[in-house]
Amino acid sequence: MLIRVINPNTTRAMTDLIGRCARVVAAPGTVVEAVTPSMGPASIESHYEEALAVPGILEQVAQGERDGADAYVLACFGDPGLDAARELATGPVLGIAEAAMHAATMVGRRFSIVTTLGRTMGRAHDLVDRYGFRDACAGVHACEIPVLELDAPGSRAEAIVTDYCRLAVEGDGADAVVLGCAGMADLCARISDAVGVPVVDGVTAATTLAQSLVTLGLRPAVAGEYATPPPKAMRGLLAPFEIAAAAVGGGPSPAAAPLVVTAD
Ligand code: 2AL
Repeated sequence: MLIRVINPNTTRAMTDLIGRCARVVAAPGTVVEAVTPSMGPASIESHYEEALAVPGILEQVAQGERDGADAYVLACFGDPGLDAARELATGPVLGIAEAAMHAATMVGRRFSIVTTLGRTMGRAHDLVDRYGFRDACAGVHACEIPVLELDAPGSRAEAIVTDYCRLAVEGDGADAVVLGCAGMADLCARISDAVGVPVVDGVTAATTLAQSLVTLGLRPAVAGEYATPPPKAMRGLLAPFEIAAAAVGGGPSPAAAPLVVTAD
């Protein structure tokens, strides 16, 4: 099984960290390929950056289809481009926020989210609503650490994120915590030990859930909203993202879409 874990930002050190964490939960016979888009922001901490990350994500899904990927993980907590990726992919596509929230509600009654910057909290709330967890979400907290400082050498990020998780559990009455950034993936086990409730990292949750969906033979619906997008002219910088007529309506899979993909 080939799971393509896409880091929606373009910082390769973060892709490496995400790949290392995802591989820990890969079953024997599962290959985790962690990839970085050829275009997009260095980190995603605003709606603007999230929007501009989506073409690079779709480029990586199209390449994954050509490479025979069985499933995809979108490893940014805003779950950018999730619906669009499902329209291109023939296998399951999971967002890390989506996966983490689902996992948290299977081990606790109410979860709190601890994210990076305060300005990302609105998106976290939006996703809580989208996935139907308004009653299960006890709170969203920001520790005001920028994404790329989470794993900086000598950073106090781990201690600060741990404190926020503890405060969330005590203050919100949560019995599970969801980490709100892919860059926190490597902190998960130690924070869980320190805080004493299950702490869910979306990268590992999404990887192992994607693996399970492939095992179950479940794929995005080919009819309805997740059908391949209709052929349509795309102009300017987005011209390479045009979907060919052959990719739609029983033709070859979206892998045949003429998306230009620059080597990783
Ligand atoms: C993220 C994330 O997971 N990756 C990134 O670049 N930004 N999320 C966040 N809440 O800051």
